[in-house]
Amino acid sequence: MKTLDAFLAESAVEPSLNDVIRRIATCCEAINQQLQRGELAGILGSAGADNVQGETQKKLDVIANDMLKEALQACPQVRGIASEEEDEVVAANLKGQYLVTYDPLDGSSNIDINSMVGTIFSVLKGQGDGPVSEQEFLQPGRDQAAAGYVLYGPSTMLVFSTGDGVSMFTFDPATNDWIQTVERVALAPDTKEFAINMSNQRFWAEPMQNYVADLLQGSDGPRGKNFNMRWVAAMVADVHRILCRGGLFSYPWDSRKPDQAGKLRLMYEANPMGMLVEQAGGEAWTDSGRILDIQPEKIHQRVPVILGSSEEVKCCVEYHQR
Ligand code: AFP
Repeated sequence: MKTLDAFLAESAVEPSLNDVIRRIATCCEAINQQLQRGELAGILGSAGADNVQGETQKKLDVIANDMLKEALQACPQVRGIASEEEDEVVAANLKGQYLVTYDPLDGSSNIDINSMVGTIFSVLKGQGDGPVSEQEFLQPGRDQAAAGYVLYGPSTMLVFSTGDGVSMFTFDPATNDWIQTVERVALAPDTKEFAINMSNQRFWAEPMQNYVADLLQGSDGPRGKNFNMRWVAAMVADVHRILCRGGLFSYPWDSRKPDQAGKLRLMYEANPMGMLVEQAGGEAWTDSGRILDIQPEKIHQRVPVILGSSEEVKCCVEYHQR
């Protein structure tokens, strides 16, 4: 049973990158404490403001964002940060080597019903020591130095990759240690489970409608097998389930907002989850190509997402390529 500190000490990764990951983990322990107290800490409900995405912020979105911002600004290795809850990129320590992007509390609509939420992060290499600009963050996901998430569920888990597989750690509240509980995640290539918000079905593009229609026909249709469906409405929880037992996750383009590529954010959700899924042996696509190959154009960019078990993702992508 290896602790996170022992794991990082033994890893071949630069100590500076390990420091960034350790600080994120420590900050997430504090976020976890707030979540555990819930109503008792007076942190549930709306913050009464919208973020730059036009979404209503929860109090915990703001609290978690501020906690991570403070922790990362105090980290000498971090040059700049970008958050789903910040309008613009934020400078940290200009001599730092890394940039961090994060979604401080993914699935925040779950907070008030005491259901699963998470923190997602991505670490990129900084590009110099001048003023930090948005441009510097606009690197394709394949260049991420590390990516991961913390899942606040029945137990609290840290899952991350520095480019050599995916490790899972479980937080032990008795010792305040993160203990490695899965050494190298291997995502099953085939699955009988999918995750998508079915209530949006009539708004999807034709290929996605056709793909899901065939899944729903089960053993009577062209797929020849029955599929199960799950949707937690927190990408962290849905991706975690897929890393554990396989599956396909999608948040596709939707005709209600035709100018918006999708709901999920490239830099805070799709890229880090794409790296984890690929590192575990899965595939991560938009409707037209590999997520990690997208050249970002702006920090809050949105993308359609199809990721998970490799054979199932390939099958879904084929419907789009026909
Ligand atoms: P919030 O963090 O704003 O609740 O959004 C979560 C999320 O971005 C992603 O984690 C979920 O998969 C997706 O939205 C759920 O969206 P729907 O509520 O439209 O199903």
